[in-house]
Amino acid sequence: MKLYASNTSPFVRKVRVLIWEAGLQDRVQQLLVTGSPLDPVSLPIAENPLGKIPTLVLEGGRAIHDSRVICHYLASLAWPEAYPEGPRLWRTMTLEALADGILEAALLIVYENRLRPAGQRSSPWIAGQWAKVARALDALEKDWAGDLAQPVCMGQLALGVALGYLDFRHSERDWRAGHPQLADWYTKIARRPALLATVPFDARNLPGDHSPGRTLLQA
Ligand SMILES: N[C@@H](CCC(=O)N[C@@H](CS)C(=O)NCC(=O)O)C(=O)O
Repeated sequence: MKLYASNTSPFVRKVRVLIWEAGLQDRVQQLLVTGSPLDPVSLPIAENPLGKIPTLVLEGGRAIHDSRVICHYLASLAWPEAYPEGPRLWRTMTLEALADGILEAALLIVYENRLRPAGQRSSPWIAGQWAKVARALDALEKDWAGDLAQPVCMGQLALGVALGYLDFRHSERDWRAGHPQLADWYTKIARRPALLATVPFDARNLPGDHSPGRTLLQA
């Protein structure tokens, strides 16, 4: 299988974490691409008309997307417990959806700040996106501790990726303030080998990488 990926995309990171946890490293070849809604550059538009990553090309040649579909598919191959059966399934999938919602809002803020000219940026719109993140963090602190303490499955892994993305792109907002239980939980999950092995990094921090457009467009 072939995964269209980048080293900064948090949605790709979800899939990378699942691959690691499921022991599928040898079955998935990763192809690094770049692009944005303004310019798809090398994003897989032929395989995914939305031009988004992650996109996974299966062994027969058909492609599947998005991260939730890919994670579910890969889990079905090698780690079914990632989506536990019974009533926990709906909590797991809701937690993953909540984590994805945090990511969507956080990514939209990044795009707004990077891709729009300064005069066209909307502060109220950015504030509205961050309000979604803040409400989700409050709900996680208040209502989700029991679920976070369950055996690790895709819900907690997706949340670990989402909180890691807030550190990566929005560290100045200090998501830990007012969320001590969540911060404590994150410290522990961030030590899992799958999360350690997939920490995002910017090409601009790598000596010798001067590919044009790369730093500007990465999520
Ligand atoms: N809902 C999608 C979101 C994927 C997504 O937004 N990926 C970003 C990179 S983090 C992307 O491909 N952006 C390019 C674009 O939107 O054109 C998923 O879960 O996979």
